[in-house]
Amino acid sequence: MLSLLHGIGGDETEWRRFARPNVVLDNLIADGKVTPMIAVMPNGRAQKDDRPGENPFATGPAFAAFEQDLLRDVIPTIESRYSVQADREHRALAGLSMGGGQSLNFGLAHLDTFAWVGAFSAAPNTKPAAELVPDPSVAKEKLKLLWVACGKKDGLIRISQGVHAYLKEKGVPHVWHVDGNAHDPTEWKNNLYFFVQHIFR
Ligand code: FER
Repeated sequence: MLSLLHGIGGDETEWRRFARPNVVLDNLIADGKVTPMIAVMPNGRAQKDDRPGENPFATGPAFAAFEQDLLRDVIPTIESRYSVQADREHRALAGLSMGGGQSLNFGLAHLDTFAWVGAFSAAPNTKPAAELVPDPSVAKEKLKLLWVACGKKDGLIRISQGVHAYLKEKGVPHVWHVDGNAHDPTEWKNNLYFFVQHIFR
């Protein structure tokens, strides 16, 4: 299963509104370019009122708290109700902006749970790279794919650049996908399209 996480102003409907991941995946599956998978788009704000509200930036802590909800609630629930393989090599975690930061923070901290991690335009909630990957040898051994993407016109690119530089220095294999986009849905839709073609295969 692929868990797909939204941005600061988004919610559980964000990905499907701008990218229609079900259509992207169905077309790629029909072309034999993607391994069939379940894609889950949860609300990534673990707080009683999970709406972005008037000041979405105030909900930052709820994005961090979602780590436990994802691991203890969302993933076990899907795996108990749907026919999916429930091991690390069959779990991917990816997201845009705040969701990209969550994917790096949660995914790299739980390599026994996830083997495929993708961050598109990761936001400042991303932990420092040395905290994300304290033991590069473990990351090298366990990650099947680490995808770090950002557009050159994105004002947050320094976050992704920092992660990339550290991974490169430590020799942790990863895809560093930079293009001409900004902090925008085109960047996220394109990266979803590319990322899913590499996972679970
Ligand atoms: C910030 C700038 C942008 C920040 C978060 C974002 C937590 C998130 C952007 C998005 O999700 O699109 O300083 O701090």
